[in-house]
Amino acid sequence: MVDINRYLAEKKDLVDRALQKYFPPDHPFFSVMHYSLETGKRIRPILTLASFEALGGKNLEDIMPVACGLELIHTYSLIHDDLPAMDNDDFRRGKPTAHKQFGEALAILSGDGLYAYAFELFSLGSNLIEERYRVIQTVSEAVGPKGIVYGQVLDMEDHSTADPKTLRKIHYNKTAKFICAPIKCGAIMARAPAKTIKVLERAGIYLGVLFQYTDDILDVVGDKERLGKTPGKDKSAGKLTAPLVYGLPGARYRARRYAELAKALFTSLGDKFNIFNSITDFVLNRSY
Ligand code: GRG
Repeated sequence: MVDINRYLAEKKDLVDRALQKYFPPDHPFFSVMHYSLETGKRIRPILTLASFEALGGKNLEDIMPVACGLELIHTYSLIHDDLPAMDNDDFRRGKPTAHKQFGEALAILSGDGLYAYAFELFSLGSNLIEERYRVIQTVSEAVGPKGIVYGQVLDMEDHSTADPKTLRKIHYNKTAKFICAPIKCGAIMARAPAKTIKVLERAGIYLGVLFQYTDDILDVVGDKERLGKTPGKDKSAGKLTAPLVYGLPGARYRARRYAELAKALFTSLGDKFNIFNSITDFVLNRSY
């Protein structure tokens, strides 16, 4: 039985050390971008490393630029999500948000810089050219207008009714596609067969919806210090969330169901995917 907290801490450490390499401290703007990168859970790059390794990938040099690039894009989405024009948050990852620290213009630019730099990292290296092309295709689709940008547009709309269909659409686009894509990228880089990738795509979406369920639940019951961001914002901003649509017990019940659906699919891929069952349980029970 794997100690999931230890596994996550070890992988986070690997990702953090690789990220340091890509952010030379002597470059003044890299240090601005790095400010927002500090202290995340690194779930997305860890998912990439986990699927790469589960599918026999060995060489970390191949996968680290991809894993780190995904964290850069995620951080970009958080910086822009926190801006006054969007969710207007002043606390993230345990400290003032980028626009509070550096002003709005530099926060926007550091998001832009992280986003573009991610694609530079995806294109690093002279091997696995076709695989890295597929990574770029997968990621750009997940984070562009067919993915999290659209999810964010829906999220910001005025929601006067607690509509489960709209909630599903928001969770699917805003979060699930960009939890699924990192798993798929690890599999692509490990040259996994198409039928395995198909199963992972479905499992990744269930895990991603679960991730947003627990994010919604933690906004109601979570602790500011532990979360590193301000809870209660969804309600005050009139957001459509799982607890709003189903009530807290209903949201918790449905989160457990999504965890079961994800785990059934990971289990179908064999013992090497046990780590994904542990990650799913971590996401279900997380407090941050
Ligand atoms: C960045 C492509 C792009 C577009 C901008 C702002 C925006 C459009 C999209 C925002 C999407 C968004 C913020 C989704 C929320 C996903 C989510 C649950 C974030 C929290 O992730 P954690 O818990 O955070 O992994 P840490 O800090 O641990 O990394």
